Amino acid sequence: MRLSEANLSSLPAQVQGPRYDRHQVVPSIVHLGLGAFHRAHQAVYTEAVLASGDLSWGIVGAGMQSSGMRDALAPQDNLYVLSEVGAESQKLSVIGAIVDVVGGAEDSEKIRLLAKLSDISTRIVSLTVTEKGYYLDLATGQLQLQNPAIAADLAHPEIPKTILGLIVYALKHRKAAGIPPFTVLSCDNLPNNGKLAKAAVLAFAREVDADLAQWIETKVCFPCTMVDRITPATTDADRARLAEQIGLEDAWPVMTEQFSQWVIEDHFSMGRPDWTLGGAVFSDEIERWESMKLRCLNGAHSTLAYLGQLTGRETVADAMGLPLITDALDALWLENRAVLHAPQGVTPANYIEQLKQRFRNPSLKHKTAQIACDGSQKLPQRLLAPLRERIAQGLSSPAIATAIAAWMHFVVKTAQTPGATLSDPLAADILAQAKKQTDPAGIIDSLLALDKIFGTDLPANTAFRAELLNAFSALARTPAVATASAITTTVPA
Ligand code: CS2
Repeated sequence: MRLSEANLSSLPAQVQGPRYDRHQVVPSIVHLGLGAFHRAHQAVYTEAVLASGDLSWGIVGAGMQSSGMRDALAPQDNLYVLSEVGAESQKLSVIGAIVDVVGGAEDSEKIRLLAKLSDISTRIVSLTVTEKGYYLDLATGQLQLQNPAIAADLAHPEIPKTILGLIVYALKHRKAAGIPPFTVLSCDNLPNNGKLAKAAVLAFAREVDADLAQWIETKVCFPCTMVDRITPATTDADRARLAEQIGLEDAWPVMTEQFSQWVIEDHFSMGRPDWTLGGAVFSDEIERWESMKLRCLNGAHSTLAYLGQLTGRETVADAMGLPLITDALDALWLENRAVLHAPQGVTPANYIEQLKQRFRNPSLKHKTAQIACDGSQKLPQRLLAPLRERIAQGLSSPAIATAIAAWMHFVVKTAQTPGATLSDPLAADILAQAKKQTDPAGIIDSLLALDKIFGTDLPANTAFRAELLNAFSALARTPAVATASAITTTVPA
């Protein structure tokens, strides 16, 4: 039997379902990029708001490319199971905060989404579209005007498909109709994510209409946020296990850890839910929170993912069992400490200790292949930003160099593995560069020449180049790296 509103009463007693009347919920948040992360994070904070009796903040979720989530959730009234797993415990609940889902594949759905965004009922548009969904060159901050998706959205305002087209054309309709603008709430792992979202939206708007761009610049709020919850892609094994546990089938449950954190800048134009009811914190220190999280959690995650892929470790917890990897992470955290601007009240040593515990969680089968995706979009803020800060302070950075060298080995190995694919928006360029040379110095120079990732300063820095060559050569000599079989090439959805 399928999970649905009609059979919520048959849930086992320990599984908490929605404690409010879902039919009374007003959909006023549109979330672009409906995936596992949003459903483990913002939707859960919003569930707490609805459970408190404030029913004015229902979520309409939208896929950006696929309609898979809509098709999975529609037959179950958009309900889903949230499984929060610790090393030895699990909490199950059913989340009802998402009241409608728009598909990402069909033109008719894009038109429906644009209408919803243009409507006065939409007060917040939140985003989890990953780094590449902003269409910015992260090394230069420029909008990728040549990108076919952006070009198509500029040519076809009636069916926008990127977040930029959707947001800008919806704001255009709102401005023309005298409707106040919604708040754009970026929840992606980017430094100053609100400012980046604003820069991308403004750059697109300037191509459409200078007055509109001006209006957006002065009227639209783009608060920055720091989001944190490790949420692996759902597997069929998770689906089967949960169906057994709750006695109902859920086509797309969410697996996540028990830890969750959300720090938000309190800057909203049409009101906001009281997400503190779910544990969120409103703060002016987002930049500090975000940079600490990106460098310590995500930087370590990427390092672990590439080293894990090179040594045949399938999950993060498995990788945490290899001293080669834990030593690399300890060294990375030590280097980060010198350029860590921790927010008030946070002790870096405790923060890092907690990260180790989270990474070791054996119940969370977080695949290194999943984290290894999109390296070109992740390296700049996770590893290259602290590297540049250390260079400016005259410090050497062998641990960060090891992390970058691990990515380089990973892409070279992908290029050499028959049938392997690199999941990265710059895959074609990266693989072409990776194949050009065969000796270590040649390989690192060829990959460093990817200026969209490394800019022009890092390849020109001879001290850093020497450090990187050292790290690359050391990894090539490491038995666990040299002998491991091919990398995992299947990337979970
Ligand atoms: C991970 C993140 O896939 C990745 O790149 O580093 O998704 C990470 O799990 C989250 O940022 C945790 O909050």
